[in-house]
Amino acid sequence: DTVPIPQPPGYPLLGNLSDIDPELPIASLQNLAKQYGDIFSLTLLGHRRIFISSQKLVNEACDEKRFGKTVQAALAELRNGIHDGLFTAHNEEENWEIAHRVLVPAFGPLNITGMFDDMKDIASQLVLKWARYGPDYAIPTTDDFTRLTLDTLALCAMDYRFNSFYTDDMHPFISAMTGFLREGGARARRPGWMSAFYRADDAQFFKNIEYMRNLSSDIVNKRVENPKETKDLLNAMIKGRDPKTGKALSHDTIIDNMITFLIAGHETTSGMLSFAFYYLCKNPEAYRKAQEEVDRVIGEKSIEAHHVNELPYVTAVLRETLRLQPTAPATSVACKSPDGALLDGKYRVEPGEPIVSLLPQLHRDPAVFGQDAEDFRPERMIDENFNKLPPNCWKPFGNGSRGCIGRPFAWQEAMMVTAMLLQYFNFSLEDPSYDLKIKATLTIKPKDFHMKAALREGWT
Ligand code: MNH
Repeated sequence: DTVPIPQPPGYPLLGNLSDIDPELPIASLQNLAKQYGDIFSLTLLGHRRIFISSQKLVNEACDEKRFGKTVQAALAELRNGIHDGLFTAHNEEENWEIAHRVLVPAFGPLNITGMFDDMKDIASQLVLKWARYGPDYAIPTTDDFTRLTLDTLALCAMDYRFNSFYTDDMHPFISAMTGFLREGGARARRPGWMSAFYRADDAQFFKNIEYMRNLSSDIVNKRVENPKETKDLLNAMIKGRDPKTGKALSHDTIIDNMITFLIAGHETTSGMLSFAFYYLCKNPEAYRKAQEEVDRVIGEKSIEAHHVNELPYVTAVLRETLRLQPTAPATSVACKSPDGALLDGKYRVEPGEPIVSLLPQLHRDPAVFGQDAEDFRPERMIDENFNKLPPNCWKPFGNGSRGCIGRPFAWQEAMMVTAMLLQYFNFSLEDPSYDLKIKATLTIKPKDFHMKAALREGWT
Protein backbone atom coordinates (compact mmCIF):
# COMPACT_ATOMS: atom_id res chain seq x y z
CA ASP A 1 0.00 0.00 0.00
CA THR A 2 1.25 3.45 -0.78
CA VAL A 3 1.19 6.40 1.58
CA PRO A 4 0.99 9.98 0.25
CA ILE A 5 4.12 12.09 0.67
CA PRO A 6 3.35 14.99 3.02
CA GLN A 7 3.16 18.33 1.24
CA PRO A 8 2.44 21.80 2.66
CA PRO A 9 -0.63 23.45 1.13
CA GLY A 10 0.26 25.73 -1.78
CA TYR A 11 -1.39 28.27 -4.05
CA PRO A 12 -2.65 27.93 -7.62
CA LEU A 13 0.12 28.79 -10.14
CA LEU A 14 2.62 29.62 -7.40
CA GLY A 15 2.52 26.17 -5.85
CA ASN A 16 4.83 26.17 -2.83
CA LEU A 17 7.05 28.99 -4.07
CA SER A 18 6.16 31.12 -1.04
CA ASP A 19 7.42 28.39 1.30
CA ILE A 20 10.97 29.09 0.15
CA ASP A 21 13.00 32.12 1.22
CA PRO A 22 14.97 33.02 -1.93
CA GLU A 23 17.80 34.39 0.22
CA LEU A 24 18.23 31.18 2.17
CA PRO A 25 16.41 28.29 0.49
CA ILE A 26 18.27 25.61 2.42
CA ALA A 27 17.10 27.04 5.77
CA SER A 28 13.47 27.06 4.56
CA LEU A 29 13.81 23.44 3.47
CA GLN A 30 15.37 22.46 6.80
CA ASN A 31 12.46 24.08 8.63
CA LEU A 32 9.95 22.24 6.46
CA ALA A 33 11.75 18.98 7.25
CA LYS A 34 11.44 19.72 10.96
CA GLN A 35 7.73 20.35 10.48
CA TYR A 36 6.80 17.64 7.96
CA GLY A 37 9.36 14.95 8.66
CA ASP A 38 12.10 13.10 6.79
CA ILE A 39 10.16 13.10 3.52
CA PHE A 40 7.99 15.84 2.06
CA SER A 41 7.29 17.28 -1.36
CA LEU A 42 6.84 20.76 -2.84
CA THR A 43 5.44 21.92 -6.14
CA LEU A 44 7.82 24.47 -7.61
CA LEU A 45 7.35 26.06 -11.03
CA GLY A 46 4.78 23.40 -11.85
CA HIS A 47 6.92 20.38 -10.93
CA ARG A 48 6.93 18.23 -7.84
CA ARG A 49 10.18 17.80 -5.94
CA ILE A 50 10.74 15.39 -3.08
CA PHE A 51 12.98 16.19 -0.13
CA ILE A 52 14.49 13.54 2.12
CA SER A 53 16.60 13.96 5.22
CA SER A 54 17.09 10.78 7.26
CA GLN A 55 19.87 8.21 6.98
CA LYS A 56 17.25 5.55 6.27
CA LEU A 57 15.84 7.29 3.18
CA VAL A 58 19.10 8.80 1.91
CA ASN A 59 20.76 5.39 2.21
CA GLU A 60 18.08 4.02 -0.11
CA ALA A 61 18.51 6.90 -2.60
CA CYS A 62 22.29 6.22 -2.67
CA ASP A 63 21.69 2.88 -4.40
CA GLU A 64 23.07 3.67 -7.86
CA LYS A 65 21.29 0.70 -9.40
CA ARG A 66 17.94 2.34 -8.65
CA PHE A 67 18.74 6.07 -8.56
CA GLY A 68 21.07 8.42 -10.44
CA LYS A 69 22.08 12.09 -10.33
CA THR A 70 19.71 14.52 -11.96
CA VAL A 71 20.82 17.98 -13.07
CA GLN A 72 18.23 20.43 -11.77
CA ALA A 73 17.56 24.09 -11.14
CA ALA A 74 20.72 26.23 -10.85
CA LEU A 75 22.90 23.32 -11.98
CA ALA A 76 20.85 23.04 -15.17
CA GLU A 77 21.31 26.79 -15.78
CA LEU A 78 25.08 26.44 -15.44
CA ARG A 79 24.99 24.16 -18.48
CA ASN A 80 24.68 27.37 -20.53
CA GLY A 81 28.33 27.97 -19.69
CA ILE A 82 29.93 24.62 -18.87
CA HIS A 83 27.72 22.21 -20.79
CA ASP A 84 28.46 18.54 -20.17
CA GLY A 85 31.48 19.21 -17.96
CA LEU A 86 31.89 16.70 -15.12
CA PHE A 87 29.71 18.50 -12.58
CA THR A 88 26.79 19.43 -14.85
CA ALA A 89 26.71 16.42 -17.19
CA HIS A 90 23.65 14.20 -17.35
CA ASN A 91 24.33 10.63 -16.37
CA GLU A 92 24.03 9.25 -19.89
CA GLU A 93 26.35 11.77 -21.57
CA GLU A 94 29.41 10.15 -23.12
CA ASN A 95 31.62 13.15 -22.38
CA TRP A 96 31.12 12.56 -18.67
CA GLU A 97 32.44 9.01 -18.89
CA ILE A 98 35.43 9.98 -20.99
CA ALA A 99 36.40 12.97 -18.85
CA HIS A 100 35.84 10.93 -15.69
CA ARG A 101 38.19 8.16 -16.82
CA VAL A 102 40.82 10.64 -17.99
CA LEU A 103 40.66 12.73 -14.81
CA VAL A 104 40.41 10.11 -12.04
CA PRO A 105 44.18 9.47 -12.06
CA ALA A 106 44.89 13.22 -12.21
CA PHE A 107 42.97 13.59 -8.92
CA GLY A 108 44.62 10.51 -7.42
CA PRO A 109 46.85 10.65 -4.32
CA LEU A 110 50.13 10.73 -6.22
CA ASN A 111 49.21 13.73 -8.33
CA ILE A 112 47.63 15.58 -5.44
CA THR A 113 50.77 15.14 -3.35
CA GLY A 114 52.64 16.59 -6.32
CA MET A 115 50.57 19.77 -5.93
CA PHE A 116 51.52 20.22 -2.27
CA ASP A 117 54.21 22.85 -2.88
CA ASP A 118 51.96 24.99 -5.07
CA MET A 119 49.23 24.80 -2.44
CA LYS A 120 51.71 25.80 0.23
CA ASP A 121 52.90 28.73 -1.88
CA ILE A 122 49.40 30.26 -1.83
CA ALA A 123 48.82 29.36 1.84
CA SER A 124 52.03 31.19 2.73
CA GLN A 125 50.65 34.31 1.06
CA LEU A 126 47.64 34.10 3.37
CA VAL A 127 49.83 33.66 6.46
CA LEU A 128 51.94 36.65 5.40
CA LYS A 129 48.90 38.83 4.86
CA TRP A 130 47.45 38.10 8.29
CA ALA A 131 50.82 38.48 9.98
CA ARG A 132 51.37 41.88 8.36
CA TYR A 133 47.92 43.23 9.14
CA GLY A 134 48.52 42.51 12.82
CA PRO A 135 46.49 41.29 15.78
CA ASP A 136 43.80 44.01 15.70
CA TYR A 137 42.79 43.56 12.08
CA ALA A 138 39.22 42.30 11.59
CA ILE A 139 39.91 39.51 9.12
CA PRO A 140 37.22 39.16 6.44
CA THR A 141 37.49 35.42 6.94
CA THR A 142 35.42 34.09 4.08
CA ASP A 143 36.75 36.60 1.53
CA ASP A 144 40.35 35.76 2.38
CA PHE A 145 39.70 32.01 2.27
CA THR A 146 38.06 32.53 -1.11
CA ARG A 147 41.17 34.34 -2.37
CA LEU A 148 43.14 31.35 -1.12
CA THR A 149 41.01 28.62 -2.70
CA LEU A 150 40.64 30.38 -6.05
CA ASP A 151 44.32 31.13 -6.37
CA THR A 152 45.16 27.56 -5.36
CA LEU A 153 42.82 26.10 -7.94
CA ALA A 154 44.03 28.34 -10.75
CA LEU A 155 47.63 27.51 -9.94
CA CYS A 156 47.13 23.75 -9.58
CA ALA A 157 44.61 23.41 -12.39
CA MET A 158 46.30 25.50 -15.05
CA ASP A 159 49.49 27.06 -13.71
CA TYR A 160 47.85 30.50 -13.74
CA ARG A 161 48.17 33.14 -11.03
CA PHE A 162 45.20 35.31 -10.09
CA ASN A 163 47.38 37.03 -7.43
CA SER A 164 44.31 37.80 -5.32
CA PHE A 165 46.43 38.63 -2.28
CA TYR A 166 48.32 41.34 -4.16
CA THR A 167 45.43 43.29 -5.63
CA ASP A 168 42.45 45.04 -4.07
CA ASP A 169 40.18 44.24 -6.97
CA MET A 170 39.49 40.62 -7.76
CA HIS A 171 40.72 39.37 -11.15
CA PRO A 172 38.06 39.96 -13.89
CA PHE A 173 37.70 36.20 -14.33
CA ILE A 174 36.53 36.00 -10.74
CA SER A 175 33.83 38.66 -11.14
CA ALA A 176 32.67 36.99 -14.38
CA MET A 177 32.44 33.64 -12.60
CA THR A 178 30.67 35.08 -9.55
CA GLY A 179 28.17 36.86 -11.81
CA PHE A 180 27.62 33.68 -13.80
CA LEU A 181 26.90 31.68 -10.63
CA ARG A 182 24.63 34.33 -9.11
CA GLU A 183 22.57 34.73 -12.28
CA GLY A 184 22.41 30.95 -12.80
CA GLY A 185 20.70 30.72 -9.41
CA ALA A 186 18.36 33.64 -10.17
CA ARG A 187 17.32 32.15 -13.54
CA ALA A 188 16.46 28.87 -11.83
CA ARG A 189 14.09 30.64 -9.46
CA ARG A 190 12.01 32.62 -11.93
CA PRO A 191 9.35 31.18 -14.19
CA GLY A 192 10.05 31.20 -17.95
CA TRP A 193 7.44 33.87 -18.74
CA MET A 194 9.31 36.38 -16.59
CA SER A 195 12.47 36.21 -18.66
CA ALA A 196 11.19 39.01 -20.94
CA PHE A 197 11.79 41.39 -18.03
CA TYR A 198 15.37 40.24 -17.56
CA ARG A 199 16.98 41.02 -20.94
CA ALA A 200 19.87 42.99 -19.41
CA ASP A 201 20.64 40.23 -16.90
CA ASP A 202 20.52 37.69 -19.72
CA ALA A 203 22.97 39.71 -21.78
CA GLN A 204 25.35 40.00 -18.82
CA PHE A 205 25.02 36.25 -18.11
CA PHE A 206 26.17 35.38 -21.62
CA LYS A 207 28.85 38.07 -21.61
CA ASN A 208 30.31 36.54 -18.45
CA ILE A 209 30.29 33.11 -20.07
CA GLU A 210 32.07 34.47 -23.12
CA TYR A 211 34.72 36.18 -21.00
CA MET A 212 35.47 33.04 -18.95
CA ARG A 213 35.62 30.83 -22.02
CA ASN A 214 37.86 33.21 -23.99
CA LEU A 215 40.36 33.52 -21.18
CA SER A 216 40.37 29.75 -20.65
CA SER A 217 40.73 29.14 -24.36
CA ASP A 218 43.81 31.41 -24.48
CA ILE A 219 45.34 29.49 -21.59
CA VAL A 220 44.73 26.14 -23.28
CA ASN A 221 46.10 27.35 -26.63
CA LYS A 222 49.19 28.81 -25.00
CA ARG A 223 49.91 25.49 -23.29
CA VAL A 224 49.39 23.49 -26.48
CA GLU A 225 51.80 25.80 -28.33
CA ASN A 226 54.33 25.88 -25.48
CA PRO A 227 54.18 22.50 -23.80
CA LYS A 228 55.43 22.50 -20.24
CA GLU A 229 56.37 19.65 -17.90
CA THR A 230 54.03 20.28 -14.99
CA LYS A 231 51.61 17.97 -13.25
CA ASP A 232 48.67 20.35 -13.35
CA LEU A 233 45.18 19.32 -14.38
CA LEU A 234 45.47 21.13 -17.69
CA ASN A 235 48.34 18.88 -18.79
CA ALA A 236 46.35 15.85 -17.66
CA MET A 237 43.45 16.98 -19.84
CA ILE A 238 45.56 17.85 -22.89
CA LYS A 239 47.70 14.72 -22.81
CA GLY A 240 45.27 12.22 -21.30
CA ARG A 241 43.63 9.54 -23.43
CA ASP A 242 40.57 7.61 -22.37
CA PRO A 243 41.81 4.07 -21.57
CA LYS A 244 38.56 2.59 -22.87
CA THR A 245 37.96 4.45 -26.16
CA GLY A 246 41.38 5.99 -26.76
CA LYS A 247 39.68 9.36 -27.19
CA ALA A 248 41.21 12.67 -26.18
CA LEU A 249 39.22 15.52 -24.60
CA SER A 250 38.20 18.17 -27.14
CA HIS A 251 39.30 21.79 -26.76
CA ASP A 252 35.78 22.73 -25.65
CA THR A 253 35.53 19.89 -23.13
CA ILE A 254 38.85 20.98 -21.61
CA ILE A 255 37.45 24.51 -21.18
CA ASP A 256 34.18 23.17 -19.71
CA ASN A 257 36.11 21.23 -17.11
CA MET A 258 38.67 23.90 -16.34
CA ILE A 259 35.87 26.32 -15.45
CA THR A 260 34.07 23.48 -13.65
CA PHE A 261 37.02 22.93 -11.28
CA LEU A 262 37.12 26.61 -10.38
CA ILE A 263 33.37 26.66 -9.77
CA ALA A 264 33.01 23.35 -7.95
CA GLY A 265 36.16 23.74 -5.92
CA HIS A 266 36.50 27.27 -4.63
CA GLU A 267 33.40 28.18 -2.58
CA THR A 268 32.99 24.71 -1.13
CA THR A 269 36.54 24.64 0.19
CA SER A 270 36.55 28.26 1.32
CA GLY A 271 33.24 27.75 3.14
CA MET A 272 34.59 24.62 4.86
CA LEU A 273 37.66 26.52 6.13
CA SER A 274 35.54 29.47 7.30
CA PHE A 275 33.11 27.25 9.23
CA ALA A 276 35.99 25.24 10.69
CA PHE A 277 37.58 28.38 12.16
CA TYR A 278 34.22 29.59 13.41
CA TYR A 279 33.68 26.32 15.30
CA LEU A 280 37.25 26.30 16.62
CA CYS A 281 36.85 29.85 17.95
CA LYS A 282 33.56 28.88 19.58
CA ASN A 283 34.84 25.62 21.09
CA PRO A 284 38.03 26.31 23.09
CA GLU A 285 38.47 22.65 24.10
CA ALA A 286 38.46 21.45 20.48
CA TYR A 287 40.72 24.37 19.55
CA ARG A 288 43.22 23.41 22.26
CA LYS A 289 43.30 19.77 21.16
CA ALA A 290 43.79 20.66 17.50
CA GLN A 291 46.57 23.11 18.23
CA GLU A 292 48.24 20.69 20.63
CA GLU A 293 48.24 18.03 17.91
CA VAL A 294 49.78 20.40 15.36
CA ASP A 295 52.46 21.45 17.86
CA ARG A 296 53.26 17.84 18.70
CA VAL A 297 53.38 16.57 15.08
CA ILE A 298 54.81 19.53 13.20
CA GLY A 299 56.19 21.80 15.91
CA GLU A 300 58.16 24.67 14.39
CA LYS A 301 59.10 22.76 11.26
CA SER A 302 57.76 23.77 7.89
CA ILE A 303 54.74 21.60 7.05
CA GLU A 304 55.27 18.77 4.55
CA ALA A 305 52.84 16.63 2.59
CA HIS A 306 53.14 13.60 4.89
CA HIS A 307 52.04 15.65 7.91
CA VAL A 308 48.55 15.88 6.45
CA ASN A 309 48.00 12.18 7.19
CA GLU A 310 49.37 12.42 10.72
CA LEU A 311 46.75 14.73 12.21
CA PRO A 312 43.72 12.64 13.24
CA TYR A 313 42.17 15.32 15.44
CA VAL A 314 42.40 18.05 12.78
CA THR A 315 40.89 15.52 10.35
CA ALA A 316 38.00 15.02 12.75
CA VAL A 317 37.55 18.80 13.08
CA LEU A 318 37.08 19.13 9.32
CA ARG A 319 34.74 16.13 9.15
CA GLU A 320 32.64 17.50 11.99
CA THR A 321 32.59 20.92 10.31
CA LEU A 322 31.23 19.38 7.10
CA ARG A 323 28.70 17.39 9.12
CA LEU A 324 27.15 20.53 10.61
CA GLN A 325 27.77 22.73 7.59
CA PRO A 326 27.98 20.68 4.39
CA THR A 327 29.01 23.54 2.13
CA ALA A 328 27.30 21.95 -0.90
CA PRO A 329 24.08 21.42 1.07
CA ALA A 330 21.91 19.42 -1.33
CA THR A 331 22.27 16.78 -4.02
CA SER A 332 19.54 15.32 -6.17
CA VAL A 333 18.74 12.03 -7.86
CA ALA A 334 15.85 10.54 -9.81
CA CYS A 335 14.79 6.93 -10.09
CA LYS A 336 16.05 5.04 -13.10
CA SER A 337 13.16 2.69 -13.71
CA PRO A 338 10.51 3.88 -16.18
CA ASP A 339 7.96 2.45 -13.72
CA GLY A 340 8.94 4.83 -10.93
CA ALA A 341 9.89 3.68 -7.45
CA LEU A 342 8.58 3.16 -3.95
CA LEU A 343 10.71 4.81 -1.29
CA ASP A 344 10.72 2.98 2.04
CA GLY A 345 8.36 0.52 0.35
CA LYS A 346 5.48 2.99 0.50
CA TYR A 347 6.15 6.47 -0.93
CA ARG A 348 5.45 6.55 -4.65
CA VAL A 349 7.95 8.49 -6.80
CA GLU A 350 7.47 9.04 -10.53
CA PRO A 351 10.26 8.58 -13.09
CA GLY A 352 12.38 11.71 -13.42
CA GLU A 353 11.01 13.36 -10.28
CA PRO A 354 13.90 14.96 -8.39
CA ILE A 355 14.59 13.49 -4.97
CA VAL A 356 16.69 16.00 -3.07
CA SER A 357 18.83 14.97 -0.09
CA LEU A 358 18.94 17.80 2.46
CA LEU A 359 22.42 17.24 3.81
CA PRO A 360 22.32 19.56 6.86
CA GLN A 361 19.24 17.67 8.12
CA LEU A 362 20.63 14.24 7.20
CA HIS A 363 23.73 15.14 9.21
CA ARG A 364 21.57 15.88 12.24
CA ASP A 365 19.54 12.66 12.08
CA PRO A 366 18.98 11.91 15.78
CA ALA A 367 18.83 8.17 15.04
CA VAL A 368 22.49 8.38 13.97
CA PHE A 369 24.00 11.33 15.82
CA GLY A 370 21.92 11.30 18.97
CA GLN A 371 20.43 14.10 21.01
CA ASP A 372 23.59 16.22 20.83
CA ALA A 373 23.55 16.24 17.03
CA GLU A 374 23.59 20.06 17.04
CA ASP A 375 26.83 20.19 19.04
CA PHE A 376 30.28 20.50 17.50
CA ARG A 377 32.05 17.44 18.85
CA PRO A 378 35.02 16.30 16.69
CA GLU A 379 35.46 13.21 18.90
CA ARG A 380 32.59 11.52 17.10
CA MET A 381 34.54 11.85 13.85
CA ILE A 382 37.81 10.27 15.03
CA ASP A 383 38.47 7.24 12.77
CA GLU A 384 37.40 4.56 15.24
CA ASN A 385 33.99 6.23 15.71
CA PHE A 386 33.68 7.53 12.15
CA ASN A 387 34.20 4.06 10.69
CA LYS A 388 31.37 2.68 12.83
CA LEU A 389 28.74 5.12 11.55
CA PRO A 390 25.92 3.60 9.48
CA PRO A 391 26.28 3.81 5.68
CA ASN A 392 25.47 7.06 3.88
CA CYS A 393 24.82 9.17 6.98
CA TRP A 394 27.63 11.63 6.14
CA LYS A 395 27.52 12.74 2.50
CA PRO A 396 29.22 16.16 2.15
CA PHE A 397 31.01 14.95 -0.99
CA GLY A 398 27.98 13.43 -2.69
CA ASN A 399 27.54 9.84 -3.74
CA GLY A 400 29.10 7.06 -5.79
CA SER A 401 30.30 7.63 -9.32
CA ARG A 402 28.93 11.19 -9.29
CA GLY A 403 30.57 12.02 -5.97
CA CYS A 404 33.22 14.71 -5.69
CA ILE A 405 36.30 14.01 -7.82
CA GLY A 406 38.10 16.92 -6.10
CA ARG A 407 37.83 15.49 -2.59
CA PRO A 408 41.52 14.57 -2.15
CA PHE A 409 42.46 17.98 -3.54
CA ALA A 410 40.14 19.84 -1.16
CA TRP A 411 41.19 17.68 1.77
CA GLN A 412 44.92 18.16 1.31
CA GLU A 413 44.47 21.90 0.86
CA ALA A 414 42.18 22.35 3.89
CA MET A 415 44.28 20.14 6.19
CA MET A 416 47.45 21.95 5.22
CA VAL A 417 45.95 25.42 5.63
CA THR A 418 44.28 24.59 8.96
CA ALA A 419 47.48 23.12 10.34
CA MET A 420 49.61 26.03 9.13
CA LEU A 421 47.24 28.62 10.57
CA LEU A 422 47.08 26.88 13.97
CA GLN A 423 50.86 26.66 13.91
CA TYR A 424 51.41 30.38 13.29
CA PHE A 425 48.49 32.17 14.97
CA ASN A 426 46.14 32.33 17.90
CA PHE A 427 42.67 33.13 16.64
CA SER A 428 39.70 34.71 18.36
CA LEU A 429 36.33 36.05 17.30
CA GLU A 430 36.53 39.74 16.43
CA ASP A 431 33.12 40.17 18.08
CA PRO A 432 32.92 37.67 20.97
CA SER A 433 29.11 37.76 20.82
CA TYR A 434 29.01 36.75 17.14
CA ASP A 435 26.74 33.80 16.46
CA LEU A 436 26.73 31.94 13.20
CA LYS A 437 24.69 33.47 10.39
CA ILE A 438 24.63 31.81 7.02
CA LYS A 439 24.78 33.18 3.51
CA ALA A 440 23.66 30.94 0.66
CA THR A 441 24.40 30.88 -3.06
CA LEU A 442 25.01 27.49 -4.68
CA THR A 443 26.91 26.83 -1.49
CA ILE A 444 26.68 28.00 2.11
CA LYS A 445 29.20 30.08 4.04
CA PRO A 446 29.26 32.13 7.25
CA LYS A 447 27.97 35.67 6.93
CA ASP A 448 29.81 38.64 8.48
CA PHE A 449 32.28 36.37 10.26
CA HIS A 450 35.41 38.24 11.30
CA MET A 451 38.24 36.94 13.41
CA LYS A 452 41.54 38.21 14.77
CA ALA A 453 44.91 36.55 14.34
CA ALA A 454 47.80 37.11 16.75
CA LEU A 455 51.16 35.64 15.76
CA ARG A 456 52.20 33.05 18.33
CA GLU A 457 55.37 33.46 20.32
CA GLY A 458 58.43 32.30 18.46
CA TRP A 459 57.34 33.71 15.09
CA THR A 460 57.55 37.41 15.94
MN1 MNH B 1 33.28 18.82 -5.37
C1 MNH B 1 30.99 17.02 -7.16
C2 MNH B 1 31.19 18.76 -2.66
C3 MNH B 1 35.67 20.39 -3.51
C4 MNH B 1 35.19 19.25 -8.19
N1 MNH B 1 31.44 18.04 -5.00
C5 MNH B 1 30.66 17.32 -5.86
C6 MNH B 1 29.46 16.91 -5.21
C7 MNH B 1 29.50 17.42 -3.94
C8 MNH B 1 30.75 18.11 -3.81
C9 MNH B 1 28.44 17.28 -2.87
C10 MNH B 1 28.31 16.11 -5.82
C11 MNH B 1 27.34 17.07 -6.48
C12 MNH B 1 26.06 16.43 -6.97
O1 MNH B 1 25.73 15.30 -6.59
O2 MNH B 1 25.36 17.10 -7.74
N2 MNH B 1 33.38 19.49 -3.46
C13 MNH B 1 32.43 19.34 -2.50
C14 MNH B 1 32.91 19.88 -1.24
C15 MNH B 1 34.19 20.34 -1.48
C16 MNH B 1 34.48 20.08 -2.89
C17 MNH B 1 32.12 19.93 0.05
C18 MNH B 1 35.19 20.98 -0.56
C19 MNH B 1 35.12 20.97 0.72
N3 MNH B 1 35.10 19.69 -5.79
C20 MNH B 1 35.95 20.22 -4.87
C21 MNH B 1 37.19 20.61 -5.52
C22 MNH B 1 37.04 20.30 -6.86
C23 MNH B 1 35.73 19.72 -7.02
C24 MNH B 1 38.39 21.23 -4.84
C25 MNH B 1 38.00 20.47 -8.01
C26 MNH B 1 39.28 20.67 -7.90
N4 MNH B 1 33.11 18.26 -7.32
C27 MNH B 1 34.02 18.54 -8.33
C28 MNH B 1 33.55 17.98 -9.58
C29 MNH B 1 32.33 17.32 -9.29
C30 MNH B 1 32.09 17.52 -7.85
C31 MNH B 1 34.27 18.06 -10.91
C32 MNH B 1 31.45 16.55 -10.26
C33 MNH B 1 31.93 15.09 -10.29
C34 MNH B 1 31.16 14.24 -11.28
O3 MNH B 1 29.92 14.28 -11.27
O4 MNH B 1 31.81 13.53 -12.04
